[in-house]
Amino acid sequence: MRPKSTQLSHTMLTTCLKLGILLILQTLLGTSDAKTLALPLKSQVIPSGYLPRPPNKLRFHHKVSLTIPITVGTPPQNVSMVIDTGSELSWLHCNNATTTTLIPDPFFNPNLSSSYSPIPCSSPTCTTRTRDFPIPASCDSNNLCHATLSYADASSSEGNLASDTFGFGSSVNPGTVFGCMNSFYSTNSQTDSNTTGLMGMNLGSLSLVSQLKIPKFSYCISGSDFSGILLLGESNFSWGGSLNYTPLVQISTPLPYFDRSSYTVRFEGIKVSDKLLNISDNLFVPDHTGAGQTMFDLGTQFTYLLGPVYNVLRDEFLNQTNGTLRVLDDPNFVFQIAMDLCYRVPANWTELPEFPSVSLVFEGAEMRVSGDQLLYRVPGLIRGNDSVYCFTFGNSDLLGVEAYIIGHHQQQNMWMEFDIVEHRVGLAQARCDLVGQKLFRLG
Ligand SMILES: *[C@@H]1O[C@H](CO)[C@@H](O)[C@H](O)[C@H]1NC(C)=O
Ligand SMILES: *[C@@H]1O[C@H](CO)[C@@H](O)[C@H](O)[C@H]1NC(C)=O
Ligand SMILES: *[C@@H]1O[C@H](CO)[C@@H](O)[C@H](O)[C@H]1NC(C)=O
Ligand SMILES: *[C@@H]1O[C@H](CO)[C@@H](O)[C@H](O)[C@H]1NC(C)=O
Ligand SMILES: *[C@@H]1O[C@H](CO)[C@@H](O)[C@H](O)[C@H]1NC(C)=O
Ligand SMILES: *[C@@H]1O[C@H](CO)[C@@H](O)[C@H](O)[C@H]1NC(C)=O
Ligand SMILES: *[C@@H]1O[C@H](CO)[C@@H](O)[C@H](O)[C@H]1NC(C)=O
Ligand SMILES: *[C@@H]1O[C@H](CO)[C@@H](O)[C@H](O)[C@H]1NC(C)=O
Ligand SMILES: *[C@@H]1O[C@H](CO)[C@@H](O)[C@H](O)[C@H]1NC(C)=O
Ligand SMILES: CC(=O)N[C@H]1CO[C@H](CO)[C@@H](O)[C@@H]1O
Repeated sequence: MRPKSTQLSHTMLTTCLKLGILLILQTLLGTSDAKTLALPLKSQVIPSGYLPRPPNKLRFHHKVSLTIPITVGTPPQNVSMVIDTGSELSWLHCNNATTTTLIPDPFFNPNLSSSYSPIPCSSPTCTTRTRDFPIPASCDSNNLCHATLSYADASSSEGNLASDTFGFGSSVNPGTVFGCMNSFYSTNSQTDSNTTGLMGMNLGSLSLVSQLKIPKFSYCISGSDFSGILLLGESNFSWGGSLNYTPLVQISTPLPYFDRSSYTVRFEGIKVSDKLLNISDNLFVPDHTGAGQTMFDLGTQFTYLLGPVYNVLRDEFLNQTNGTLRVLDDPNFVFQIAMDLCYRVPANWTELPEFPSVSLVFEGAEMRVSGDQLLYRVPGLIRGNDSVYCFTFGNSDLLGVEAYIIGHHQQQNMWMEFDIVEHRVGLAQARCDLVGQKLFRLG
């Protein structure tokens, strides 16, 4: 920031200190009072069933998720959290073992934190701010606010709503509300993940974005090295391009299938190469029940389209790859429940042949997806001497989901900005591996 904005920034500085959003971007921004917090993102495979999802919303498991390192408690305990822009409540796996021996990595121990405070059920946080929870909060026998998370496989976990200090880099945020989950009803062992919990980043009242009054956040996910960055707060970081913006859609009346807390945008069309597909406009508009909204969701790996639209895209992609790629001729094989367009590629090919790009057209902005982002190699699957690659768009009807969901795989190598104050999402293509290196070398 130049002198001009240094003056302007007294109020901003106060606000930002209140928000606790601090600075490690100085060098990069050429300023001493930039107010952005940068965190390294990492993608990692999360065991099936590890993350909760209300079954009525998304009936499938997360696989690759994006995580960030933060600290929780006093003194700070290191935790790693999955970022999810599609959910509200942040939660941690809690284990209050009273010993002082080192707690295994994936747990937060509230007993070792002097700033930990469970929330009583008489608190307004429990009575009014939990109204959008898929499962309502209740009162436990100690009159503490009790939260339940449900998982796609019908398992659940339970615990208390609590508050404690969350640390993001040098930023310290006392009194951050989260779910401290200490009982699990699940069959699979989850301790093989180094992830302690999930960070809810949607627009709901208890999400981290709302609690910390984050006016804006941005991220850039590398497609090549499982890394990326997350910026919380205002950022004039120049990554070398300008963004195109699409407005966030808000509806005033609640509708049964419309998630008002999600980052919803207006979807207008799809192109394969430069050919705009013939899809009726009304297929992109939510109906009277709210079904058919389009949302960006970092908590979902791939992208899902309503059946009629998916089928048009699938046919056109098949047509335009005819002669270039060999289709996997196996009607019984569907990747992750919803992805049924797969190809065989000789295992000794070092790179894929050229194939067309797919562009998602939003009001005011276009998201072009190409190359590796369109075809995902199914890990460990070999047919003959071929690897199997699947098209990274799936049919949401097969998942039982009534929405268009744009997952993080398609958001790779895009600079994505969520501007809560201006109600808009900005996007542009970027080389996220380079951006990340630059940021962390200098930061
Ligand atoms: C937490 O992480 C920081 C940075 O990686 C490290 O310096 C510190 O020792 C860690 N603390 C614990 C208790 O593991
Ligand atoms: C600690 O664990 C006990 C038994 O599992 C439970 O009753 C209690 O509420 C827990 N305390 C905290 C702070 O989570
Ligand atoms: C967890 O972290 C340890 C040490 O950092 C690493 O060796 C191990 O592979 C990680 N496990 C998973 C599932 O990521
Ligand atoms: C970013 O730039 C805008 C205008 O270009 C300015 O109003 C704003 O104060 C700047 N913010 C920061 C943190 O430098
Ligand atoms: C688009 O689809 C509609 C309905 O399927 C059809 O009537 C129309 O002829 C198509 N237009 C083009 C240009 O193919
Ligand atoms: C691919 O091309 C062949 C020959 O040109 C044709 O017979 C076949 O129907 C085409 N398949 C698709 C899916 O377009
Ligand atoms: C593929 O698209 C071309 C051009 O639109 C069309 O002429 C051809 O019939 C299509 N082929 C198939 C198999 O759909
Ligand atoms: C891959 O293997 C096939 C048969 O084994 C061979 O004919 C072809 O030249 C190989 N291709 C490459 C790129 O090595
Ligand atoms: C796989 O490749 C090997 C060596 O190139 C060849 O001998 C074999 O027949 C191939 N197998 C199939 C199923 O194509
Ligand atoms: C830091 C802290 O709260 N420690 C407590 C852990 O639990 C034991 C037994 O319940 C208490 O005695 C400690 O005070």
